[in-house]
Amino acid sequence: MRVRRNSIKMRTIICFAITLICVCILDTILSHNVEDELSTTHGFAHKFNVEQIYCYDDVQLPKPTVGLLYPRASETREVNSLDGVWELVRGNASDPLQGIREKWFGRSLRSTGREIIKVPVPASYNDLTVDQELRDHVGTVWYERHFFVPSSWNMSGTRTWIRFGSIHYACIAWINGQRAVKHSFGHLPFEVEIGRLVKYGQENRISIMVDNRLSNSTIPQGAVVNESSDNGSVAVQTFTFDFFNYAGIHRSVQLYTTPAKYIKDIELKTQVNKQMGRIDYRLWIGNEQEQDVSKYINVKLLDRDRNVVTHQLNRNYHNGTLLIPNVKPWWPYLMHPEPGYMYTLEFQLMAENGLLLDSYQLPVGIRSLNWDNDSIYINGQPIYLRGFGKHEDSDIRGKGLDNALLTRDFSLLKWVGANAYRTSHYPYSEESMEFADEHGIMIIDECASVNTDLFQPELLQNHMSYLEQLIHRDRNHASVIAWSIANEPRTQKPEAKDYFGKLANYTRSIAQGRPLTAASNVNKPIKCMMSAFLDIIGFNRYNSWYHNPGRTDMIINPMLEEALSWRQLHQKPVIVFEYGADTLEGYHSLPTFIWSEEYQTTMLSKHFQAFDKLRKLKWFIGEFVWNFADFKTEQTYTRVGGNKKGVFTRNRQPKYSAYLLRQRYHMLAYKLNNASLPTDLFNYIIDFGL
Ligand code: GCB
Repeated sequence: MRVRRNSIKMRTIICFAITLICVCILDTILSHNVEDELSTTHGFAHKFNVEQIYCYDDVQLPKPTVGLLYPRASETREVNSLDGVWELVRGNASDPLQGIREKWFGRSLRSTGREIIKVPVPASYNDLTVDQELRDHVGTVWYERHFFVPSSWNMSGTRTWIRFGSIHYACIAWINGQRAVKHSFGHLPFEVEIGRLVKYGQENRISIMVDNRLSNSTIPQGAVVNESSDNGSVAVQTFTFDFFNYAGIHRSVQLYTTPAKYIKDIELKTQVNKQMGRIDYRLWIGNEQEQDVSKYINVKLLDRDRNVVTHQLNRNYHNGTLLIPNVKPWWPYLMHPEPGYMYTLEFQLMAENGLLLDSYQLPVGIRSLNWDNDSIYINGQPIYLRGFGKHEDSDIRGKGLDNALLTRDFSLLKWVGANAYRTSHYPYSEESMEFADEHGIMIIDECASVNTDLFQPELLQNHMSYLEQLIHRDRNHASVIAWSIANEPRTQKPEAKDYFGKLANYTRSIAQGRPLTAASNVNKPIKCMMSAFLDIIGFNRYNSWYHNPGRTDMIINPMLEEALSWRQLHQKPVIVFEYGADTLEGYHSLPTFIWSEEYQTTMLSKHFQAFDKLRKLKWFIGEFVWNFADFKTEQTYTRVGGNKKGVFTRNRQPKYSAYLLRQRYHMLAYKLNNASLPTDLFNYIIDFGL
């Protein structure tokens, strides 16, 4: 009896030890150093004030991503969306890994007895309900839904995949209780083949644990701290960036098929020389080792009306070149009467007997992109960027993909005469990148490194990996003209030099023919340890707002001086990536007063004067207002319902300043590219002839 009790005790101890080890491993898997987080009292960024010496010798270069083509149906592929209404359960903030320990993935979430909330996918979960705890939740939530996989997909020779457009921040997904995939980094897609996990022609269950916690090694950085509240100690997510840390399944979830042997990945490079266009393509074939039946590829280029313009049969199906006489190049909006011209490139993988093995169509804009120490050139023409810093942000949906909102945003961008935006401060949806291609809007494509402060090797590793995944995702978009490697990192710190030297070197080696840039906000260019590694210098400056608030007479000179000193230091093209003023819609004040619509308008106009003086110097190549639209931030006394620097409201209606900006942007296009002006640019006032 005693022996039995002892062995039971022993077993209990062993079980407890195993559980403990599992929990520790899981915690590490999710890359959150809880101890580190808890020891930080004021959030990240303030932990080390002294200079840190880091050694990056052990940082491994990321493995190149291969695959992840955007799911598109074709003769050989099917796509089923899993978007719709899912079920959500909020984990305990004090015990984020409870669901893993209790294996919530192994049964339906309902059986946990916890409150089930029906939520749409895609959407951030934070603002969907009236529950403050859900809005401010720190830790994990669980999503679940049931779905069918057609039995017709259960054929030898067909592969079944699941692809997630973006889940913020980290997640693990299970299908029918079995682990399918794990991913960290919001705003980027990931996928996995799931043929072995699904039941064809029957109901399946997908469970996803989503963790929104940010730490010293996440992109962007943050820290979870424990704070005492009236209800005891609570976990609070701290960070220094200026937008709400929305979380959830932010973009579409799709099931799709490919044939067993299939086109796994495609890389394009395009050029235009006078009337001749050129596309160099490279293909990766999935399952290539399988008995080699594929013998050639058919490549067709279709114009906008779906006419075949060029056709090629290529026996070397790994790479090739297409020449396109009388090409219609891709041009930015207002730089040409037909901007954003997109062809469709169709690849058909063929067996020797003429059987079609796989087919995939990719939209392609054909253009040259070059840069030198003075400018960026598209099809040989220097460009001048008129644009915005934006956010993926809207009421209720948060950062959830919303094609209606995208349609409205692009309509406004064109109305106002913009030709560019920066994806501040993270990669935007793949759908938005297609909108940008189609509308001829140039993109400065930014990775999610915002306000980086602690430059440890682990962060560098993640930062490189983030950029690798971003560049892989967006390299085939004509609209992408530069990669932004960071926004406002603390580059005055000496350790930033080595960090950004290594990061820029690596990124340049995979940059796919685009220059590197970043947005700096050091108060003196000489103090920036990052900019020397960039091809395009970008800076953020809030004269008359954070600097000398209320003083619209202190804009022109400081702006000129700062731009000139960046130029003198680096001899590279210079862009102003942010300038602006918070503006409460409907608040008017004459004479102008900060926060009024008049103030924002005057502030813009003063900047225009500085920019025009700079434009004469040729190396000044762009002006980006902060921000396109008002957006949600954390709660702080400097933000009234969020950041209000939008030229448009959060609901996408113009503030007073939008009309002035519209006149400038269209007049710039008229002056620089001979674009025609909208007939309603100026209101009728008087006929002086009378
Ligand atoms: C900045 C940041 C941006 C903020 C903005 C502001 O420099 O890059 O994320 O939202 O200032 O309005 O404070």
